[in-house]
Amino acid sequence: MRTIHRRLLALGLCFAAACGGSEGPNDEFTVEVTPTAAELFSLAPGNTIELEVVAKDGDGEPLAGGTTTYATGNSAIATVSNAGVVTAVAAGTTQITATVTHDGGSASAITSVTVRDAAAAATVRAPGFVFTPGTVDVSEGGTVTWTIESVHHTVQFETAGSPSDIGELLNASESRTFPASGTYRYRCSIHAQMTGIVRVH
Ligand SMILES: [Cu+2]
Repeated sequence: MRTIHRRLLALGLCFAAACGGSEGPNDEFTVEVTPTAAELFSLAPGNTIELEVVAKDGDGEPLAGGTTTYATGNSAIATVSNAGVVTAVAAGTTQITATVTHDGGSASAITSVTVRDAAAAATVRAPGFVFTPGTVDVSEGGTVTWTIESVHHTVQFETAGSPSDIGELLNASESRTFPASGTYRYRCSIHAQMTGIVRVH
């Protein structure tokens, strides 16, 4: 009778201490989420981002196991899936919180998400042998103006559905309208290394 009681007592203690596990509920760990800040457009392209979450133990080593959950501070600005994919909804700023629960403990990290609407117009300059900025963003139906300075350049589109190419310009500007969303690539037909991208949202 006495022996059985002892065994039961030992078994009870074993459960309480989570026998065999080296991690207790009070073991410290930290969570890192990347990126820590993201800028998204309200409409594709560029309206989603996938967060990466790493939990590390007190020695800075990655922690195996654990469960990650995500929460948005404002679902009218951005939502987040169970897999950590953030999708923009409307212009504004909010925070996405990633929480890792591990062996009874939990820790969180935050990503700041800013969502904006693309503008209706953008300008690309070519002061030398580079298009700047290299990527511009406009809303659907928006207009991009290329301002070419003291070197002859062209704008030759490489993506299906692009507007018509722009021939040689010198100290002049010319615009094109983009009716459909998408990512449009172009280059100068004279200087092959000069490339650019128009993203239409
Ligand atoms: Cu050129």
